[in-house]
Amino acid sequence: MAMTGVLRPGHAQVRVLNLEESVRFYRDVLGLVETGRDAQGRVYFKCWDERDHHSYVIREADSAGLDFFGFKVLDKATLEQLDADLRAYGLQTTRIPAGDLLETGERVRFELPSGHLIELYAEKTIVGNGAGLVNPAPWTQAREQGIGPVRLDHALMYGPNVAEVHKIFTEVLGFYLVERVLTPDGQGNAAIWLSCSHKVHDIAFAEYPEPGKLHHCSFLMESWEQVLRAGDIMSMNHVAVDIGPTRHGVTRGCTIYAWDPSGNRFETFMGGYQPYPDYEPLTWTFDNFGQGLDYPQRKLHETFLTVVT
Ligand code: M3P
Ligand code: FE
Repeated sequence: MAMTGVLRPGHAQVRVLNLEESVRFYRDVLGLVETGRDAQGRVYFKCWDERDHHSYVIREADSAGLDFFGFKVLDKATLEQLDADLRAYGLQTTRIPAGDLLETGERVRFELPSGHLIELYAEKTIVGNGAGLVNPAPWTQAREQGIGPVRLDHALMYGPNVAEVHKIFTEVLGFYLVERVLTPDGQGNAAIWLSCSHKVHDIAFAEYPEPGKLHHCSFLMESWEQVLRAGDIMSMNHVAVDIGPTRHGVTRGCTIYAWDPSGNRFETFMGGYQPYPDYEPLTWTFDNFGQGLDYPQRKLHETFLTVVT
């Protein structure tokens, strides 16, 4: 097997202002599948084609934003090794016992210098996508609910110390840099896109003075037509749309950014290319940031830089 270490984004826990309104939004409009509720009142969702118990968890709070973002690692030995590697690097880690998140094993949590809580875990109950493992149908009825993305794909986070975050992901967690936007003076990175896989990004960071901010969680659609259909469904349901449908120059992803009822931005996205770890990163100069964000319009939308939760 070529892929070891950190496998993929596994879950995001996001704060919402009104739980039941948000459940209606994520279930009926975005079209996620509700898979559980816990004693703390958290509601668990998965995308229809995901096999693990959940990928998106919401909890009611006074402010919107991201509690933590988790990555699934290959196995328990990998989890132990990465915990030791993080500590050897100088980061503090804490263990969250199995079962704290429903159907999820022990998690290793640490705080990035950007103020974000990242978790690693090796075990989450596999519930399947409903099509079975023998002679499976290509999709299930669950795809037909709302926008119906196939998986939680990546997230973009805003916070300080992106250069240090870059080092942790590449030197400890085995990610590689796929693309970056330079600072205006060309000496540093204003934003970085990192992959632990063959995907064009599994996580991205942009330099921002306030720590721990969420720019967006992104959900993968199967086709450009499905992204356009997502836009139709957003409009039918009066969802606040930020940017798109359009294409990012960075990653070449085809996208819509929109906001959930609490103001958390999310993305419905498809496409991009498939990098390998030996690819040289692509670089965007700051004066081309607009093309990086919105290639057809060449526009650095103000909200991209300023609206986060
Ligand atoms: C993405 C994404 C900019 C943004 C690119 C965004 C500024 O690639 O997936 O959200 O280039
Ligand atoms: Fe994105």
